Amino acid sequence: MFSIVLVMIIGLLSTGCGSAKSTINVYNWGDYIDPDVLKEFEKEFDVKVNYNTFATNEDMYVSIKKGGTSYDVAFPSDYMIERMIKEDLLEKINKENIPNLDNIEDRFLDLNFDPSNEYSVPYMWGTLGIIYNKNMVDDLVNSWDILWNEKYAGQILMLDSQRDSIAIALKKLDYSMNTRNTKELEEAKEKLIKQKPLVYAYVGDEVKDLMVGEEAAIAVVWSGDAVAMIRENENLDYVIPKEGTNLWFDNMVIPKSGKNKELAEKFINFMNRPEIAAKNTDYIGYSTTNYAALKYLPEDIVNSKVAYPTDEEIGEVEIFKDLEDFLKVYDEIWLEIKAQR
Ligand code: N2P
Repeated sequence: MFSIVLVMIIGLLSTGCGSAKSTINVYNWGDYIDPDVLKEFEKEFDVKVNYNTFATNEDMYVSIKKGGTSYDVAFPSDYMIERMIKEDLLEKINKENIPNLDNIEDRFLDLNFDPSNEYSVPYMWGTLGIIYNKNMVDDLVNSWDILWNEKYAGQILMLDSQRDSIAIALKKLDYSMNTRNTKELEEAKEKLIKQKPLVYAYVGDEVKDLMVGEEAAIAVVWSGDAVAMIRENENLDYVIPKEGTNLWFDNMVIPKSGKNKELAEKFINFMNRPEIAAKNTDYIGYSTTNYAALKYLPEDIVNSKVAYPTDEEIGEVEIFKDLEDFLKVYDEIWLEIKAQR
């Protein structure tokens, strides 16, 4: 009897403590935030941030779609935002609660995937490209072709991300990375299957340790990770291949399944305070969409052509579009590629 009462008292005490603090569930890519920024938010707003990570847009989409954990803020990319809007998975954001939206550079607002930013607030942007070790690669790196060069067999890392990897094969074939042509996709599949014996691994965030530790010579990466890697190892360099690449935008959204919209909007606004955006950007290496943050960033970062390339330096780009029902074809192809040994 005594122990039951004790358990009840402890239970009451702990729920009491728990309910005093609101919690916000944040769902972001791995290595994509400065943990101190989360601590600062917790302290200032006297809340608890419950932080979870994902490795790809597809993984994030599946967890939000199937429910289970309800996330208050998530960080999808362009084409996935488009899809989530169509599937009614996102809350409209009340812009009056996000005054720091004024700090976002115009060119990142009102993009096709969310034409009036009703559902998303810009976070980071970047390109897809190739990082390579100048001491391990003696060929000119300016084309996706290097990823098929047998000389580098076993030293090539690909991204474990379906849209990105298929996009590279499509670009190499001079097709659109949003193609709905089955024949073109078959050709892209064959290319990636042919490449498989040269690939050391399909990777996610571990690419950084592998390249910095010089365990591989060439890797497909997103520009911000390249910035972080070059900072650690100056033998590394990043290029955007001449055939063209993907330009991407990651925004913050509020999933409908979230339970704390008010706090979610506070969080999104906080992330766009110039000093906070700068601190966060400097930590992760990615390129901020917040122009007011730029003046707090080190000059070598703001002037870096990896992090902030001009349109000319970026060259020909495509932005991923939601593939709707045709996504099935991409899914099948990706499974086949991954199943190859
Ligand atoms: C960071 C992931 C960046 C996401 N690890 C690129 N869209």
